[in-house]
Amino acid sequence: MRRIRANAIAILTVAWILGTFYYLWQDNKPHASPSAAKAGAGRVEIHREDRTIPLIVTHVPHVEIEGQLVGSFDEKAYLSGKQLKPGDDPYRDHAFNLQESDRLGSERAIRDTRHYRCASISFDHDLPPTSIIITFHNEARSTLLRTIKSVLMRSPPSLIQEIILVDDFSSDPEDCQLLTQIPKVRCLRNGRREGLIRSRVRGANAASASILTFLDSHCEVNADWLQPMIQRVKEDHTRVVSPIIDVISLDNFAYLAASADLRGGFDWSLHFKWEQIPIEQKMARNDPTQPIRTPVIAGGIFVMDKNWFNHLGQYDTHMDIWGGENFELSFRVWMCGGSLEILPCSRVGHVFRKRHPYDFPEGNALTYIKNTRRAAEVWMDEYKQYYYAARPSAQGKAFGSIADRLALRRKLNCNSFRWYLENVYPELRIPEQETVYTLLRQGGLCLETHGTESLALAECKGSGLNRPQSQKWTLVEPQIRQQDLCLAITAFTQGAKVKMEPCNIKEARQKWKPKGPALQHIVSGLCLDSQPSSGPVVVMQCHPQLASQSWEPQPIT
Ligand code: LR7
Ligand code: MN
Repeated sequence: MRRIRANAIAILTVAWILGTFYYLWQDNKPHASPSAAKAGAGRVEIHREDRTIPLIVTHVPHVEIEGQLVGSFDEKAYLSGKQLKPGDDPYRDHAFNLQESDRLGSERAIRDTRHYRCASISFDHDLPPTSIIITFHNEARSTLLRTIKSVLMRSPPSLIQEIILVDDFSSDPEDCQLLTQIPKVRCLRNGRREGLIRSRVRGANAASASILTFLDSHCEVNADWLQPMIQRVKEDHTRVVSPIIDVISLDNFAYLAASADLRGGFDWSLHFKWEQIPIEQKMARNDPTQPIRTPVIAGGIFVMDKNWFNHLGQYDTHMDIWGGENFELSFRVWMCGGSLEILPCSRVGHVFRKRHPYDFPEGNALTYIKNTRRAAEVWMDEYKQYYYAARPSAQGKAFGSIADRLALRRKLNCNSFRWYLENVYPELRIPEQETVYTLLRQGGLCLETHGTESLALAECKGSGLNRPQSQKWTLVEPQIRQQDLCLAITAFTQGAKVKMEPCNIKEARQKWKPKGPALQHIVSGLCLDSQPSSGPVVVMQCHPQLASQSWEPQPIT
C-alpha cells in the first residue's frame, strides 16, 4: 500500500516537472498568432504576446544609485523645459504620441523579450568597450533621454566608453547640450543640417572606442542587449551585427516583441522589408540563440568594428538626410569580405513611425532616389537595370559624382553584385532573367549604337555575354533600352531619325511595341526602319514584311 502511494507521488512529481518545462517552452516559442499586427507603415510584422505576467522580468542589474547614473543632470528640469501645451496635437512634431512618451518617465521596466535560453549564455570577461553613436534631428526630449538611460541601465558600465550624441542642427541646441551633464555623454552639434549619414560619420570619427554602436534616437535597449553583439564582433571583426528590433507602439508606447525569425530583405526598387528566413534555414535552426544571416540590415541599430568601418569606407557621404545608406553599407559589407547578421539574443525596441516628422530640404522622394541611385550605380552592376525598371522615376534624376565610391570598390577588390545574389540573396527573384539582353538582328547584322546620336546596322560582334554594350539591348516594354538610355524618335514624322537619350517613362518619343517582326513607335504608328542601309536608322510607314523593318530580338545567353 505504501509502495503504491510512493509511486503515485513520484509519477505526479515527474508530470508536474514536465508540465512546467512545457509551459516555459510554449511561452518562448514564436507564436504564429492570428493577432499578428502590422506596425510601422507595414514595415514589420510583430507577434503580440498577451500574457500579462512576464516570465522573465527585466531586472536592472547595472543600475547604480540614481545620482551616480546621471550625475548632476536635472531630469525634471530637462523634461519640463519642453512640454506639450494643452490642446496641442501630440502627434504633430514627432509623428508619435508625445503625451504618452512624456508621461512614461525615463526609466520604465520593459518585458525581456528574448528566448529564455539567451539568459544562460556567457560572454568573455574581457569584451572591449564601445562608443554609442546617436544622431538626431529635433528628437523629443523624453524619447532621447529614455534611449540614453536605457543604455546606461541595461549595459555593463565597463562596456560603455561614451555616448556620442550628434545633434543634426535641431532647433534647440539645449536638447543635446543639457544631456552632457550625464556622465559619459558627449554632444557634437552640426552647424547645418547634414542628414543622418554624414552625422554618423562625424560621430564615428569622434569615437574613442574600437567598436562602434549605432542607435536611433527613439530606442529602448533590452536586458543584456550589448554583450552578444560585442562578442560576435570581437570573435571576427568583419561581422556587422544587429539586434532583433522590437516595436515600441507610436500610440501608447507599449513594448512589443518582434518575431524572432525575420531577416532584412528588399525588392528591386530598393525598398526595405522584413521577410521570413528561408524555410530550409528555418528547419536547420535547432538553436534559437544562433545568429541569423541577413542580406541587408534595417540600418539604424548595429555594431561594427571601428577599423573595419573605416577600412570599408565608412558611408557614402554624398547621400543626404535619410535613406539608402543601409543598402549601400549592406552590399559593401557582403561584397567586400564581411558579413551581416541579426542576433536573436540581443533586443532593442524602436518607435516605428508612419511618416517623417522632419523636412527634407530637397524633398523626400528626390532624396531617396538620389541616395538609392548612388547605391545602385556603385554596387549593382548590370542588375541596376532592374532597379530602374522598378523605379522609373529615378531615371534622369541627379545623383552627383560616384567616382570616389567606384575607386573605393576597386581598391577593396570587392565581389560582383552577381556574386552577392548567388551567395547571399539567392531568394531575390530576378525579373525575366532569360530574356534580359537581346540583340536586335536584321539578316546577319545587328543594331548598334555609336554614342547617343547615331544608330546603324553593323556586323554582330563577340559571343554570349561578351557582346559589346553597343549591341546589347533590353526590351522593357514600352522601352527599348541600353542601360539608362532609351531608343527615341527625334520627330513624329516619316523619315525622322532615331537616337538614344536618358530614359524617361513619361516620354512618348521612347514608347514602342512589337508589331509582328517590326518595332512600332506607339504614338506615331511608324516603324523602326534601317533603310537606307548603312545610313542612319529612321522611322517609316509600317510594312512589317519589309526586310528593313524586320528585327528579330534574339536573347543573349
Ligand atoms: O536629417 C536627419 N538627421 C538625423 O540625425 C534625419 C534623421 N536623423 C536621425 C533621426 O533623428 C533618427 O535618430 O536619424 C535617425 C533615423 O531616422 P528615423 O528614425 O526618422 O528613420 P527610420 O527609423 O524610419 O529609419 C530607418 O532607416 C533609415 C534609412 O536611412 C536609417 O537607417 C534609420 O537608422 C533606420 N532605423 C532603423 O533601422 C531602426 C529600425 C527601423 C526599421 C526598419
Ligand atoms: Mn527611427
